[in-house]
Amino acid sequence: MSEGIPCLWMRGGSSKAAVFLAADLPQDAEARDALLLRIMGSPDPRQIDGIGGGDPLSSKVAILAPPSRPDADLDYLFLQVFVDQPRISAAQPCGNILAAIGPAALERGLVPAQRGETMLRIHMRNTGEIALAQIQTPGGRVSYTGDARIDGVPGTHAPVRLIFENIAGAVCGAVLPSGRAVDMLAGLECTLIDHGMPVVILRATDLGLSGQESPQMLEAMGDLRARLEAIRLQAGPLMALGDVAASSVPKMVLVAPPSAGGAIATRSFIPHRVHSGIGVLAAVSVAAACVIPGSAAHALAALPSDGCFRVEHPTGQTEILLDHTGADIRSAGFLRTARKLMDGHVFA
Ligand code: NQM
Repeated sequence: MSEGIPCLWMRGGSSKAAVFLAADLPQDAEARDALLLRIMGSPDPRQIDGIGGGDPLSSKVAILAPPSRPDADLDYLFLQVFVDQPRISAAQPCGNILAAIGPAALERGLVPAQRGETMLRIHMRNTGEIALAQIQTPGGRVSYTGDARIDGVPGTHAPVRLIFENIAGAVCGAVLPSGRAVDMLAGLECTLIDHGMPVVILRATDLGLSGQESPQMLEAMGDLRARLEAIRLQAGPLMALGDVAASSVPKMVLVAPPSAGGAIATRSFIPHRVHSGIGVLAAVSVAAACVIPGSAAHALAALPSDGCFRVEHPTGQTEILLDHTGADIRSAGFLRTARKLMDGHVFA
């Protein structure tokens, strides 16, 4: 590996990832993960000896490969590299990094570009679902510039539209894996839901919070974090995830009435650090909970009439489009942007 490994460093939505071709990495998962830990610099809170950014949102890896099924254009495996633990998890998907997958696959020549726009069917290996991605390719080349703006990312960029037709229960096998809209865990009403991302939803007020606290304030509340982790450990088996002590899912999301004209306000623990915004698939799960009567989110939500759920978070809003009738959701979509930051070789 002394000549280095080809690597694209990409922003996808409000996260960043090192993107590799599967053919450039060891095929054995253990050897691959050991290599990726060295590349990212984990375990170390600063990831000083690697390219990771010392934050879960910039300690991500995506691995691309030719499609392993006939209805897809390419395969995408997402890996969360823990910052301060020697651990890599494929247990969760990542909708933010998904935005960078189409552009990266086009950059690498894994799929051909059309003139104008390129539609790609991306097989998300973590869940087995297909995402439809619309990439701007004027003149047959990826364009990263444009007028689209997403909260949490400065400036404007080319839009990447993502649509999912079948992500209900993507990880847990059912939208409400416990079979109930609400469960009592540690004396609190919790909605255990998976509409793309396994999430435990709790009302902020039930924890004595307003739901408008800053991520820094929430991270400083040791008792709160311990309480949420105890609930998360109970939720794991109920969500068919088993023992989740070492897993990055389920995420924990505190909800409150919207305060900025959106559908609902959120603060997300992913699962131990507090997100500066919210993961997009987590936001899809929250939006789905808003339309389920009896859920911890339903009574707090201001349901939009046009299916555009603006999920409020600490740095703005994430727009989720749900095509639904009541609690019956036919498809979910969102707009993200992506950017190629670096194309080169990384050394382990
Ligand atoms: O929920 C962070 C992110 C994510 C995941 C996390 C994500 C999603 O913001 O789809 O995008 O929840 O760990 O990248």
